[in-house]
Amino acid sequence: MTQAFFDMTGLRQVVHTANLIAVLTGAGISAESGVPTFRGTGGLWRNYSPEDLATPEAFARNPRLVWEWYDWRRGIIRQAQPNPGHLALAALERLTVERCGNGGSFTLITQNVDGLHERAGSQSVLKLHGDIWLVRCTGCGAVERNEEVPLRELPPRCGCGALLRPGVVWFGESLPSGEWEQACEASGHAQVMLVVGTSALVYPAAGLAQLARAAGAKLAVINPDETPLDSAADWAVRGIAGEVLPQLL
Ligand code: BJW
Ligand code: ZN
Repeated sequence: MTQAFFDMTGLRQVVHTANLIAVLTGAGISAESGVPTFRGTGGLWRNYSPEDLATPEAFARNPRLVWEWYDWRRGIIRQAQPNPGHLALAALERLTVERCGNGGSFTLITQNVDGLHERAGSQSVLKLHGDIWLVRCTGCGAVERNEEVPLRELPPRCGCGALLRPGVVWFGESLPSGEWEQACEASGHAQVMLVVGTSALVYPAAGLAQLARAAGAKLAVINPDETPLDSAADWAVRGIAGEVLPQLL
């Protein structure tokens, strides 16, 4: 049965005494910055679900449509600022590093491609699903940063003539192996894991919370809505990231 309880004092104490902390974030942490989530209210773009757009098949079928979605999102992200949730996680990392020195670790694992954690000052960020500001050539494989908003050419092309694609991970594609291995390592060793703003429906990212829990970590889920992880969580805090996370400081 789902339990939603809010013993913030207990959670704060755990977070301030643990040496090994992992955090898994999803689109919900950027919602208060004005970046749309993928699922739920306001999560759809022109009535397409992410499963319709974030696939290699969708790109092969209609690269212009997929790029229009990314161009729209890049425009929103360009204007967005880190919110109190992002800032609280960056502050928590600094506090943990100060308190524990080399004996501690704070790993922020994000499914987001918006770069807002880094802009908030987080240092140890593992980006499981890539970066919306990177483009990769479907022909020669070259990867480069592209911050043009809006894009002049839709879909954009590489100097070699082939189509460029966003430097992100779509359904059916593997996650970057280095980031994934480090994420597993941090989750498997964490004493506490915070899971913030994710529907926890997309794997393998969602499985990191189960990995952490099975290895003995305390698990806190911070989300205004119920998630499939709540029943396994020690704390299911029903609230928005920008209000709950600053309370942990
Ligand atoms: C707030 C808030 C506030 C709101 N504060 N909270 C069957 C079972 C298991 C797995 C599979 C399966 N069939 C297929 C798979 C694999 C598939 C998968 O998981 N599918 C499921 C949908 C079923 N996964 C993959 O394919 C992955 N790769 C893989 O498995 O490789 C191995 C493999 C290889 C070959 C063949 C098969 C497998 C890759 C997944 C890539 C996901 N990519 C995307 C797009 C990234 C680029 C981009 O951004 O465009 O990643 S899809 C999209 O979903 C994006 C997100 O990172 C990801 C997760 O979404 P997220 O972040 O959780 O957002 P939402 O919108 O779902 O939730 C927001 C939450 O915030 C909500 O809960 C709100 O309540 C909350 N919220 N406001 C706090 N203010
Ligand atoms: Zn090329």
